[in-house]
Amino acid sequence: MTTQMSTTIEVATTEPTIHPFIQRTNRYDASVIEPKWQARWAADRLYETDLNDNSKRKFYFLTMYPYPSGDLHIGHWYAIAPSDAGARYRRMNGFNVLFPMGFDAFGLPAENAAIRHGIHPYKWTMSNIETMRRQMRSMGAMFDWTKEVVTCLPEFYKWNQWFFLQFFKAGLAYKKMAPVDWCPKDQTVLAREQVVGEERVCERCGTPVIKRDLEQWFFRITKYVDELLDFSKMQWPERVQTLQTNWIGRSEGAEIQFRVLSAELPSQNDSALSTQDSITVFSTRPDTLYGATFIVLAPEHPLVAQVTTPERKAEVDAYIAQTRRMSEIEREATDNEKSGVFIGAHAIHPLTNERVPIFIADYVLMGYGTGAIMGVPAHDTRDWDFAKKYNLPIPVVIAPPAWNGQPLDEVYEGDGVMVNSGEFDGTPSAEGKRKVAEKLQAIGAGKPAVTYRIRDWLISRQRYWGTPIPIIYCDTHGIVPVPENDLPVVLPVDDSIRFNPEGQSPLLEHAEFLNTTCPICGDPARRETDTMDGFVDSSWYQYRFLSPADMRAPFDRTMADKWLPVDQYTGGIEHATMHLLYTRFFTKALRDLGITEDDEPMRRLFNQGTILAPVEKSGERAQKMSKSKGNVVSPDDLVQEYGADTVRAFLMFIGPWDQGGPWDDSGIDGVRRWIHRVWALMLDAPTADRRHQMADDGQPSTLNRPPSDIPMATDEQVKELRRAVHQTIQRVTEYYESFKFNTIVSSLMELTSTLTRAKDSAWYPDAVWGEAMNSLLLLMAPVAPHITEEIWERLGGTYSIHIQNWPTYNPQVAAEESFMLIVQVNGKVRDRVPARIGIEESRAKEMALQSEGARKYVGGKTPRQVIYVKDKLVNIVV
Ligand code: ANZ
Repeated sequence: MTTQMSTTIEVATTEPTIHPFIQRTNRYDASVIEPKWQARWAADRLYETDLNDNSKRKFYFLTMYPYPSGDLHIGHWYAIAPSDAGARYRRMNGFNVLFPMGFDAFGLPAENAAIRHGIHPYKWTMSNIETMRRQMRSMGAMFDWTKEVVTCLPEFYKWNQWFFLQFFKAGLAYKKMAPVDWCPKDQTVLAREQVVGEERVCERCGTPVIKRDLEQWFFRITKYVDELLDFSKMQWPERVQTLQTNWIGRSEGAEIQFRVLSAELPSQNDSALSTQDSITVFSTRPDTLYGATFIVLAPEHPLVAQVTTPERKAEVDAYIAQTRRMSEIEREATDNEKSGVFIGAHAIHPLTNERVPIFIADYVLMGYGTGAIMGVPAHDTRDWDFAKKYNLPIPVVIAPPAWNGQPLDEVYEGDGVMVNSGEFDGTPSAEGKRKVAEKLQAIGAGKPAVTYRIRDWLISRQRYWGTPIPIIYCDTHGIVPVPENDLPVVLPVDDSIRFNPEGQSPLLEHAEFLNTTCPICGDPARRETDTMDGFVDSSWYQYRFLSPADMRAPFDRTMADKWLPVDQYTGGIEHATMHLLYTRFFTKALRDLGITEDDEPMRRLFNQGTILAPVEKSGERAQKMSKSKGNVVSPDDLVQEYGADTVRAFLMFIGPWDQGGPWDDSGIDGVRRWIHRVWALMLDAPTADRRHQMADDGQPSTLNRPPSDIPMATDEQVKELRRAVHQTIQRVTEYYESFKFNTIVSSLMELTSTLTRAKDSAWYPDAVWGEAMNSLLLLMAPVAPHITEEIWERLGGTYSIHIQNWPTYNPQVAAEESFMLIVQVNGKVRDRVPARIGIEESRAKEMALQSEGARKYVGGKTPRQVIYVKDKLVNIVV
């Protein structure tokens, strides 16, 4: 290398107009180097993970897989590029990193595309996947494509079916009647997403949607409620924990029984209402029991039919029909005007024996608690509104602070002392809750109880594009699970599927799929035509990446024990409840079935923010990007213009990763300039070549003779340069650990400027300069994988930069050399002056005595004593 050097210098003298190094050095051209390295990495299988390699510690880095809706938009890049950098960082830190990718390929949009454009969901999905794969390669992501999963292929969904069968055997999958959204005009079940607007109308025809009961399949997630409230085995964001906790919604209280007064009921109902004709309510406030002046049943409550008196029946039925058109959210909204209907009967208060009227009202939900409440209007807002509207008494039973014994002007929901509560008068409400529950238990009218807001997971979808539920219905044997050996139950993908049949799932029309024989008796039987919720796929996909093609098992147990749980998961906060609860449930269920050993699926979770549509395209309020709104920013155009490295670095630079925000690319030119500056710093003349040569081991080469026109760096300059480098290593490493990508990029920019200035002002020893170049490139490699690989190669580094060791820093080199010398006068701090670490005692004392603070307080006096504490303070005693 040294010889080559002198030759080039000679050339310089013969061709003075164009500098030889500029002539020799190619300009930075992302469109050339990026595809080149992508092809090379793929050919060399650089990113394939050997799952069996035990020489390094494993690190499973997973980022949520996308729905193949068309092509990637900039939001996908925002989620993926920093994750890729995070995974690359782990790899350079000596981990055996698994960083897989796949496609969440089942779901409604594919079916809607089929209806709208007449293209088969399979074709639509697979061609989108093709495009998105290409785009992900173009961003230089290090996904190991040999592990890819595509959930709509039988080799994947076979195992959804297999898990379903295991759950069915274990009682974790079951079938029951449940309300679904139903369009009365189209005569069809609608998916949640197909019910639109506040009026809850059918997306296709605009008809108001109603609720209808159909038999549905459920997974018994409620079995795990208490364990799901325990987050101690993971490091998940507070926010996700809170959302999950609220979603699970654990409430402690009591169940209280109110006997129904049967004297009022028509004789034909007497038999139906025999001995257990009582209504059980759930309340979190048993301490308010004496204030209960009415009972409300959910309109769907089974007792309604039995207890309603004949003269009230017509009105009650009409009210029930009206309720069925509303969503639970509407029904629960506190600002809704309360409505209800008296059903003609009364119940007996368990402690006072007074008669209380029974109503139905939409604000009481069937699926929560017992589907019945006691109305305590003085202490519950909804009950207050209801009582005001229907003129019911509002007795105060919990005294608000400084209560004067008068009726309340407004509801009081707080704690207080029990009043008008018989033997409990004077009891504080907290204690009262327990005491009243105990009393009820003693007299057989209730008991302490806990209830949860979460329901079992409804997995049935009356849709075509999903995993068929492996169940057969036989006239003789009823519900028969498909034998495991017959899996997968293949979803037919032929062209005969009609996607818009009236009032039923497309599979019901597919005779070949529908008609089968009973596995027990061989008689003709029918298949279940419901398919599974797509969230089933993502509940266990992390296991499938370990062996995506294996048709004998969902995953290899030894591999799973080694690789799971996922070490780092990244994805959007919108998955805080459904997906992230379902996958926790699955993990626990698999563990209890003896299939795995994990308690939790993902150890660490990071939620990146959302990139919204550009302000100019979304107007006042920032909108999510979506094709239908035409506000999507395509990464392809940006990559073409700037190159993937610049786009990646820009996405990381725009702000803290968990913040997102409206897309604004006005700063991208600054990032482009930085990328170009790095190129120039390392590869451009005049001094570049002589300074950056690295030997084959990736280390800087031996010293070259400095050119005569550049001064040698002083010791101080060398020290400063090394300090900047080591400090950057230290800082940037910390930032990678905590996903602070924006500060990673800004620190690297700063180092680039420092080095550029240094390069222009002095000649540094090769070892020093080489260390600086190496460090900047290595720290930058996860952010901008192509340009760093290119420069690394040009400087003679060993291929590939992406498998080099992460640079380490020396704390002594990184340490700031100055400190603030504290100046005290008679023990009181009077000033602080900057001083060099290791400063001589006499010099420190002199600086202290001359400081402004000291001069002010010492005045003209001669100090009696001056004490110096090394690298800390000077105390002047006068
Ligand atoms: C009497 C009472 C008095 C109540 C009072 C509250 C305050 P959380 O905390 O969300 O669990 N409730 C019970 N079941 C219901 C249902 N199916 N639909 C609608 N509301 C229902 O709420 C529990 C409280 O919500 C229960 O306690 C009950 O009203 C109501 F001063 O009972 B409470």
